[in-house]
Amino acid sequence: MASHSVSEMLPVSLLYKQGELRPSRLPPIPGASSAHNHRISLHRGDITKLSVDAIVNAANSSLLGGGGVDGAIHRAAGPELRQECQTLGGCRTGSAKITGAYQLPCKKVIHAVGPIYNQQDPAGSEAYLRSCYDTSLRIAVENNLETIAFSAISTGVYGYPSMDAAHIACDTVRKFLDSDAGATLQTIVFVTFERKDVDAYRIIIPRHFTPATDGA
Ligand code: AR6
Repeated sequence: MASHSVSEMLPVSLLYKQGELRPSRLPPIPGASSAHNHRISLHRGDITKLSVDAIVNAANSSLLGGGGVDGAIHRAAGPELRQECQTLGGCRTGSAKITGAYQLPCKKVIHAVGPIYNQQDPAGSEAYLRSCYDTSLRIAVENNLETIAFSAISTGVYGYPSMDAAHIACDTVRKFLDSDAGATLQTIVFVTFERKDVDAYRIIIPRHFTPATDGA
């Protein structure tokens, strides 16, 4: 099946102009702005079809594959991906490691290990999830990668509530783009798959990436 290039993924600025995203009625989150609306995209579909510089996998600490998006990425990349992952010695929760992409249309895969959501310790889960996004962004910059697509880490079998996870994803990405470290990143794509995550991002994105005065 055909892959999708970055130019086919609409930035938040255009989604506002086309009325596909609406301003939030809730108060904006402190630090929210429209400064990055041309660099943030929202895409619903299979992340394995995206021809971006890097896709971010929702892996487990073995890095040896599994179900969900991890399974889809390993299937589409082919067996060489698992062979490379076997050399990495696993990965701690909240961290990430980079590999080649083999048969995938992207250039690299960043494997992030999200937390299993802990209802007894939501702050601990949040710290791990923030660290996944932050580490993945740093790895992308270190490897001169400019376009990066995130799966909705931990919102599947790891049980992270979609609204909370979308808030952490948007907050961490916005802060990174606000910092000098984010200057070289051109496009960050939030990839959603299930309805619950599509809905969550439509609500959460406008609270962090607010429409500009010209509506974009
Ligand atoms: N493209 C984009 N997103 C997808 C795709 C896809 N092809 N398939 C699923 N999703 P999950 P987790 C979404 O369960 O919660 C694995 O077994 C899905 O709708 O894949 O971090 C690993 O090996 C959800 O929003 O990852 C770990 O053991 C998101 O991807 C464990 O699951 C993440 O769901 C990790 O659990």
